[in-house]
Amino acid sequence: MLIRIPPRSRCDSSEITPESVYLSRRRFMGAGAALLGSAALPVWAQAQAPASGYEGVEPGNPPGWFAQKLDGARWKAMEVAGESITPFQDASHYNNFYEFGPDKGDPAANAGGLPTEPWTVKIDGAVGKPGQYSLEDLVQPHTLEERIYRMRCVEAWSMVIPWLGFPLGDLLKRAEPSSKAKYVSFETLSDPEHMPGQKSRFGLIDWPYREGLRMDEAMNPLTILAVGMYGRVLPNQNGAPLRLVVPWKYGFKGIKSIVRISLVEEQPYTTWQNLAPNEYGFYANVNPQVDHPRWTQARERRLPSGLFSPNVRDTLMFNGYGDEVASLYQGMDLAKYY
Ligand SMILES: Nc1nc2c(c(=O)[nH]1)N[C@H]1C(S)=C(S)[C@@H](COP(=O)(O)O)O[C@H]1N2
Ligand SMILES: [Mo]
Repeated sequence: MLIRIPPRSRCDSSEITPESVYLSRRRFMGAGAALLGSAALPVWAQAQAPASGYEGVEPGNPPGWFAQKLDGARWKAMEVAGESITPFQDASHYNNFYEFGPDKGDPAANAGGLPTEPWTVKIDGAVGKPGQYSLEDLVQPHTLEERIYRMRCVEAWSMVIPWLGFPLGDLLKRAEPSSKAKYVSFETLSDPEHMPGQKSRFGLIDWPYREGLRMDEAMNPLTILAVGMYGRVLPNQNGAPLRLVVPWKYGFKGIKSIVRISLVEEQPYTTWQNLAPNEYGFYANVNPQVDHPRWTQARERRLPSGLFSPNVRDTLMFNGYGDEVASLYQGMDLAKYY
C-alpha cells in the first residue's frame, strides 16, 4: 500500500481511518509482544520501508483503554512533507527528562520503573468543572490523532516525531474555562522514589517541573496532549503517560508526565525561565533570528546526526508552523518576548 504524502504540513479534518489500517491496528495490538519486527508495524509504516523511522518499534505495554483508542485513531492527521521521520531508536534514546538524570541516555536507562498506571490528572483553577480524572476518563471523549511534527530543542538539535494525541483545546473546553482563565499552567509528577533526579535537586531545578502557555496558544489546534508516539503508547522516557507537544516552541515547553493542569489569571511560573531568565523565556518560540546567549539558533542538527554526516539544516521561523501561529504574536517584539 502506498501512502500519499501531502505537499506540505496541514491539518486534514476529513481524513478517516481506512479499514485496512484499522484491521492491521487490531492485529498489531491484539498480538502484542508476540509480534516482532516489521510484522508489528502498521501497514503504512511497512510500506514506507526502508528508513521509515519505525524500525524497532515495539508495542510497549499499553493499558487496555489505549488499544481501544488506537482502533478509532485518525492516522496521519498531520505530516511534515519531504522530511523523514526520526528513527524510533533515536527518539526514545536521546532524551531530556531531568527527573531521570542529566545525560541524554539517562531517561531511557532510568525511567522504565516509573509507575504510569493508574494515573490521575487534576484540572483546577479558573474552570467551571474542576476535577480529578483517571487518565482513561480524561482521554475517553477524544479521538486520537497522529500528528507528525518537527521537534526543535533549544540546544539546537531536532527530530521529526509521529505523536498520538488530541488537541489540548478540546480538553480545556470541557473544563469550561471562566473569563479569568488567561494562561494554562502544567505540572509534572513529584515522585523522588522513582525519579532520582528529584532527590538531588539536579541543576538547581525547583521540582516539580512546570510549564505554561497563554490561553490562545493552548487553544491553537496544533497544541496537543500526547499519549503515544510511533503508533504505540508513549515510552516512559518520552513523558508517559501524558505529555504536552507544542511544535512551534522549543522542546522544553513540552512538559512530560503531567499530573496537573491549572487555568490561571497570571503568567505562570515555568521551570527554565526561572532557572535562567536571560537564556530561556516564557514564550520560547522557535526563532532563528534570536540567538541563545551562548549559541546560534539559526541552524539545527537533525537527528540522526553523526561526525561525518552532521545533518545540519536551517532552523525555520516558528519551526515551520508560521502559517498556523504567527498571528498569535502580531505586534509583539519577539526579541524581547523570547
Ligand atoms: N518533566 C519534564 N519535562 C520535560 C523535560 C524535563 O526535563 N522534565 N525536558 C524538556 C526538554 S528540554 C525537551 S527537549 C523535551 C524532550 O522530549 P523528548 O525526550 O520526548 O524528545 O522534553 C521536555 N519536557
Ligand atoms: Mo530541550
